[in-house]
Amino acid sequence: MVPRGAVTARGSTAPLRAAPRLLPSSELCPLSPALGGVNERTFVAIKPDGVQRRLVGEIIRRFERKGLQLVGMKLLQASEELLKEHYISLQDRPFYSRLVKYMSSGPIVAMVWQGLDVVKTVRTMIGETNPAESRPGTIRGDFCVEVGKNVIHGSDSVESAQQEISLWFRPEELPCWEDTAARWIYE
Ligand code: DAT
Ligand code: MG
Repeated sequence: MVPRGAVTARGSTAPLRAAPRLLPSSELCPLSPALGGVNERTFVAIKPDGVQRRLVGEIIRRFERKGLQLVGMKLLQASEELLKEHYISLQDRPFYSRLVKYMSSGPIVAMVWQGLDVVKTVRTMIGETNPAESRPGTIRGDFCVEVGKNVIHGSDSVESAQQEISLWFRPEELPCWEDTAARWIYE
């Protein structure tokens, strides 16, 4: 390894930036924590329309203010292959290929949120699949009008959340951090 700032054999100066430090696996949270309780996790993705329409900050703000804990987040343009796998249960539906194309058409923000009953809580905050049936105050109720551009994804069960988290994230992308606000959020 070249020391910081040292001149390499080819005469260039090695970058002064330190490489990102990855946590040793012993410090990572388990990908599949005990079901339920305050350690429940869910997978959320702000879809390409949500990113383009500058809704990322608004959506994160809602989950943060609720008291949920952000344990993973990245901006990425997902491959059709990944999205086909993510939506595999819908493969026989007529809108499947359009859905995969739309979801791969631009960057999305993939996240993992943690908290008590987080799967159900996030689904409630998102609203119904069809924005027209979503109440005002929900994300889909407030920010979109059509089912094919409904801004956000959230896992629909604890089991699918676990599958989706392991499909989208590597363990080292989910740092385990102590939620010091937890005693003001939970009894
Ligand atoms: P949700 O995203 O609320 O979990 P879902 O899992 O049933 O809904 O479907 C996944 C996505 O597929 C949904 O967010 C938008 C799209 N979709 C569902 N039903 C559709 C329909 N009838 N026409 C077009 N797109 C649809
Ligand atoms: Mg779904």
